[in-house]
Amino acid sequence: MKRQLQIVLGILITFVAVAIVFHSCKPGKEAVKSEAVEAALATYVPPGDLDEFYLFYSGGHSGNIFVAGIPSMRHICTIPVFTPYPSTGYGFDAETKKMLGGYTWGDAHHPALSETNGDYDGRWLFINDNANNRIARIDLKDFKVKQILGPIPNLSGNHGSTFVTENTEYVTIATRFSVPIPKGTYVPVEEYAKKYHGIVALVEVDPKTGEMRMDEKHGFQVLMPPFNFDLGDAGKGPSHGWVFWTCYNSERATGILEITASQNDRDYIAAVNWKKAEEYLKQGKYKIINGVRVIDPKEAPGVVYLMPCAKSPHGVDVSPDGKWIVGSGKLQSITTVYNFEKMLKAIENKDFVGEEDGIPVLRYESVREAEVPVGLGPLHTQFDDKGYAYTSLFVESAIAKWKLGTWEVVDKIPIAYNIGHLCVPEGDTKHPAGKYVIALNKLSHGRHLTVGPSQPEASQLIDITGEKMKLLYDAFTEPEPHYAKAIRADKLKDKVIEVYQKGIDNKNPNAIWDEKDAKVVRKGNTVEVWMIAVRSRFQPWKIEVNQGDKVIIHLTNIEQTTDELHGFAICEYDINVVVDPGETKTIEFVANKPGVYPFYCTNFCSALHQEMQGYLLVKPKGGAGVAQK
Ligand code: RUQ
Ligand code: CUA
Repeated sequence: MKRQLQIVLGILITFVAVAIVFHSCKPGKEAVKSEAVEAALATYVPPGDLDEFYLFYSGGHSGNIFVAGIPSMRHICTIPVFTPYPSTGYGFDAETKKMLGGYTWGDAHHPALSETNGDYDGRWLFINDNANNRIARIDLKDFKVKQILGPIPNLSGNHGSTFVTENTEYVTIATRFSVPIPKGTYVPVEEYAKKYHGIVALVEVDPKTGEMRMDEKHGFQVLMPPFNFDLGDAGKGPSHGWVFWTCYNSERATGILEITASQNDRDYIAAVNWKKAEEYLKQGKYKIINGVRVIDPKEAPGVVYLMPCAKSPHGVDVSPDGKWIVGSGKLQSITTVYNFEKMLKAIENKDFVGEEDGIPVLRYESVREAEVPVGLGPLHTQFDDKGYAYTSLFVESAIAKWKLGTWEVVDKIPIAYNIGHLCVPEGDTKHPAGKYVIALNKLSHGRHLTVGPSQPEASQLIDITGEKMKLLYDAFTEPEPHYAKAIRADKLKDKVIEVYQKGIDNKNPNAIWDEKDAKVVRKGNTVEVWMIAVRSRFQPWKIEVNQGDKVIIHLTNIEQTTDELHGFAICEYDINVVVDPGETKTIEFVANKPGVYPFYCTNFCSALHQEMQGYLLVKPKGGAGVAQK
């Protein structure tokens, strides 16, 4: 406390000094300086203090999620999801290797925090892999991936994902690139318009365990025309039970899409009534395709409607009260607000202007509430706690602030470089926290020291508590930031664990907790090892095998002190795992290289960390002391 006071005093003295120095300058400069001082104070988290929010932002094709604190914007953790990550040994042990399914990367786009009654409940974080059609679930108890579902049947380019329904009944998935269905079928691309299909779908989430399921009994898919589905959002409050996805390429074109798919003046937002879909599922009105339930809208009226939307729409976002659906046509200067109630009325009145493969198209004029002149290239919208919406403008490099209900644009702030997504803490829930908006920029020229042709990425932290938005900070973010979600830190305070408690968090049948249980057991050509790691030794420290043996090591870190990690690396065997306190991991490999291979702890764990080592001794085939050629 005393130290903090000293620091705050120190800063104040500096500011007074700065103020005196600048007193003689032009008033303009002084104003600029005091704004900078204000901004510095607003983002300054004194040593020992903690940030107010966790920010989870996706790392695109790095396959990772990065965690930062708001308002400091300090990067505090990397969660490897679709990509092996040596720092935590992710993708090297048997379990995570199996989860990755042989893929070495993924394209992580849209993180989603689990919700209860439309608010973040701090249980899980989901994220999609646009490239390999998967979704992952991270447990916020320990910030680790617990499940990767997929590649999901029939889906191709899972971009419109992951968005959760009000009580995390489902997470969304959707096809960005239409393909012939069942996936795996061959049809010449010339027959695209008739024989290729899009899929929008909901993966079921077990309410207790978070387990995601899509099979013959769980979740479902909806067969769609060959449009490109882009982004989605789930309804809430009055619109609970519906999910919305934007799509482009209503032209059903192939080739150079920037031309061929920009012919129509309007594309669509697909509105899917999942409660209705559930009724059809109960009646057995679906087909099993590739092991999953697929509903054909032609045979299931009332499940899908299309709402015309400004050309090439991108983001679709539902307001906190669930009444408004905001769809942004990225080639226009307006964003369209749809009225959910009007949508229901238009459906009731069969106010249709046509159909697409049996899916009714609603009359635009009947469902739209307003066209908000936000500016050029609107992409995504977030909401605050005061009834305002914030729309990112890619072309204009700005954020527009506008009022829900009156639809007037009340403020605009320029962004350093083309903005993509934006994030208001809890800004897609029923109760946004407001306070900040983070602009996730697509390009960032000149905001950091240059490091060559590829410029460091920058995200900008903006204060939204006042009438006017105020830029506070240029933060470095790992490439390539797509969507981000931020949650009040106190929501996770009692949820995050400090160690894996023996028998409570660690129920691994291969865990051992005492040195006397450490052992090496041979069964035929398999050598199985139960090993412990504790400051600062491995037990057993010696593993003797024959060349060609399969080696299985169950390694338990028996420490019960937070942050006491141990690593386990075998030289030249490409083995590297990390065990957190109380964690057990299994390592499997074939001892195909003869000789003596040291293993050692990779995480600095004590003054005697360097002493934490042992040997893998591989007897050459033939039994002699030298390898046979
Ligand atoms: S979208 S490019 Cu999230 Cu704006 Cu993928
Ligand atoms: Cu254990 Cu270093």
